[in-house]
Amino acid sequence: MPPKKCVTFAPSKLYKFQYGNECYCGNRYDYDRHGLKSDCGVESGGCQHRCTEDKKDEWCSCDEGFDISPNNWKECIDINECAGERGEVYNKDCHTCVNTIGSYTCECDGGYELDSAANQTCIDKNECLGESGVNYDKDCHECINTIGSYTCRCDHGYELHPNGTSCG
Ligand SMILES: [Ca+2]
Ligand SMILES: [Ca+2]
Repeated sequence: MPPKKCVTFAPSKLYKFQYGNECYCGNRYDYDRHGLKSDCGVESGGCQHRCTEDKKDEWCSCDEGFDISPNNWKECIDINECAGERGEVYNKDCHTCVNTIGSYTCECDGGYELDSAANQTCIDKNECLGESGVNYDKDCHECINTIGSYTCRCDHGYELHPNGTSCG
């Protein structure tokens, strides 16, 4: 696969070719001449996360959630997923995106909770599975879960309070 782009790594004038989150230093002669370690066997070639090499070249690549630093092709920097677009870079069901090192998590609006699997989506809280008077109003005769909230079915002779979550 041909490199997507080729940029000069100033000030040493090494060329690097970037493929997504991998960076490829094109010419072993160049970095030997510049005194850089080019062998993955020696301190992982200086790569912060991962080093790969063949007869000619050495690559540094980063773990999921990180990108090669624009200033140093051996360094990995956290991707701020929250700076990207909801539904593309971070989950559309993440109400308030919170960046973390190597990943992200979410803060959820009232009535929702963070999914426990990946901590990256907000899912409806089923208040009715909880305790009367704790998770839903004690004056709610029969709790009915709704997305983002809950409502009540009221005993005969009672009406649903305008707040929708108790019987009066
Ligand atoms: Ca991140
Ligand atoms: Ca609910």
